[in-house]
Amino acid sequence: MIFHVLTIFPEFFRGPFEHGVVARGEKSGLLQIQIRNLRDWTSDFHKTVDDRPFGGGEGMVLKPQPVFAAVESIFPRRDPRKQRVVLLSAQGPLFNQRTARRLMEFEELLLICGRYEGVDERVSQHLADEEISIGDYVLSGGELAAAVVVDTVARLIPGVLGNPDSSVQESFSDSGEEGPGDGILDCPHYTRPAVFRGWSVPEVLLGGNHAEIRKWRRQAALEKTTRLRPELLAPRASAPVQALPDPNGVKKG
Ligand code: 9D3
Repeated sequence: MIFHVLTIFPEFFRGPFEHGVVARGEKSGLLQIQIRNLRDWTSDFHKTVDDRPFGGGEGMVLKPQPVFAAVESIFPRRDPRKQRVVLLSAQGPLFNQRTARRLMEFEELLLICGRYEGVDERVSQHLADEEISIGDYVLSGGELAAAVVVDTVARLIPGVLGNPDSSVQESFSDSGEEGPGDGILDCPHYTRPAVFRGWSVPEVLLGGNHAEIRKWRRQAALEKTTRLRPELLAPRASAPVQALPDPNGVKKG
């Protein structure tokens, strides 16, 4: 799979993609990352990528011309079955594991990183196949979001994690089933020592009863999901209340 990333900060990606899963995938030839500098497609002496917003207002807007020129030169003949152009912006539908699985089906992804106050709307309307946000918080641009999307999609590519099946077993998993959510949280994990600062590892994990261990893990994962991410179990339920004191004043054993 080829990931093209269109950005005005190509140096931003030196770090994140030179380590871990993405670097390994690239070394084993399972994926390829191409960082493209948006300024290479400007047509004026000063390599201008932004301009003032029509109608007035704060900040600058990414001009459409360099973005269209870049996408059209990276994908000269677009094939919507094999290629996907994604605009990273704070306005898009939220990225999740299901989105990652869907994007993994394409041969090439082109991620456009927004900057400044925003990107000229005609990029979203007439150039990008879809728009994606990674969460309801304000970033300074699409670069961090693009890194998140690349990492998440890359690790789904068979063989990238080592064991071709290991992404299926995964923690925040995505059961792969139809449904509103993306599965439930992973169970809690413990390692040595069995007692750390007086806090003990659950007894069942220290024994060798694997049926009991499986049962405990399922139960603990459900409890943790109910406590921290209730909306994963019942998507219309209220937000987590972890930070609030228990109204009954009874501390959980
Ligand atoms: C007052 C409105 N602006 C906030 C100062 C809107 C705004 C403009 C530009 C908000 C964010 C950005 C830059 N962010 C992105 O390009 C971005 C983003 C994000 O901010 N949050 C989550 N996902 C993404 S993907 C790209």
